[in-house]
Amino acid sequence: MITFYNHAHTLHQGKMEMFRGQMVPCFEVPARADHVLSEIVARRLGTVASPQPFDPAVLAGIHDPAYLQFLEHAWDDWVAMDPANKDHDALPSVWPNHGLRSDVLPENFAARMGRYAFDTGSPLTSGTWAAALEGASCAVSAAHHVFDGARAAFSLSRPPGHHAGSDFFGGYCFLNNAALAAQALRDRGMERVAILDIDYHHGNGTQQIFYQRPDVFFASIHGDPRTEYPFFLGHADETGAGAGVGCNLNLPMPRGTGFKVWRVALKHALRRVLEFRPQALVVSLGLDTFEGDPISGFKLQSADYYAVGEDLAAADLPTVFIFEGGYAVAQLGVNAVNVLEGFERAAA
Ligand code: OKP
Ligand code: ZN
Repeated sequence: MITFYNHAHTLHQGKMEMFRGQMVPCFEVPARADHVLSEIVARRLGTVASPQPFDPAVLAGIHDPAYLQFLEHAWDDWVAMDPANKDHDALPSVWPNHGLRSDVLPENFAARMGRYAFDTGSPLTSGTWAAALEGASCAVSAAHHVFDGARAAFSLSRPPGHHAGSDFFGGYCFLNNAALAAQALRDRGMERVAILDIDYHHGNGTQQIFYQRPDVFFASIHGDPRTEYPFFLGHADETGAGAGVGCNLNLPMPRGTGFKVWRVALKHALRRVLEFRPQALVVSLGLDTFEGDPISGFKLQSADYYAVGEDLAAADLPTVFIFEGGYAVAQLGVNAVNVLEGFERAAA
């Protein structure tokens, strides 16, 4: 399987995130992607390629122009507020929530940041835009490769994407790579595409983007938002709206869920995906379902990820893998490549 690797990922390197009233070191670190890359090389999964330059018009199919403008200029605007800001990352501290207005965009950068962010855990840095943009191009390249006939492709990039919506960032995510991959397949002419999100956290951004669309089916297996991040979306009764009614499937599971039970949900999600009759599958591949993950609560073991890959291959769809979360850094490479190798063995 070919891997499109984001060589620019290290440009995004947040220092601290806000967690329960304190600044703590970021969980989403560059070493994550490095470990996956070395495992791919060590186990000879296949070619590692740089992405093709991509038409920025793809971005406009998923994200609001004003949000993209905000992201592109955010770092310069942050430093323009106060030259001393260049020494620390940007985080929001005020939100247009609870009856406040979000229809008038403030000029003040700190306020605009609150307009576009939904948490204080996602530091925006000098290289965030450059890294995220190159990551988007990895996702689109992987989608195009699959459109052109490959059985599967892997987009290996960070920051992740599935919490980013049409006009918001959060959960370490800025541009929604999985959504961009699905859109790239749609733009090339596929009529129906499915996204299956197996990250521990609900892909609230991806759900929001496609919630009213009948052409992209979104399914997600995740920690129950009653207790797990992102808390305010991902319940089982969210099934789509308007033209998208029936095209959204959430399978929340309690903390502590192990592979046997989780796999039943995976097979159920795949059945629903196939009922949609998609021409391709985009997998939001988070590995934070691992028992050793420091911020998550499922109990999958490294060997289980082979079976995950086999189950995904059994759907028999052209498949684009998009790297999302996973914070047990030392085991992340093994777990990710186990999925991809399990897929390849079963797909052969
Ligand atoms: C991103 B992805 C940790 C608190 C949780 C947000 C988690 C975002 C996960 N101290 N912070 O879905 O893996
Ligand atoms: Zn996650």
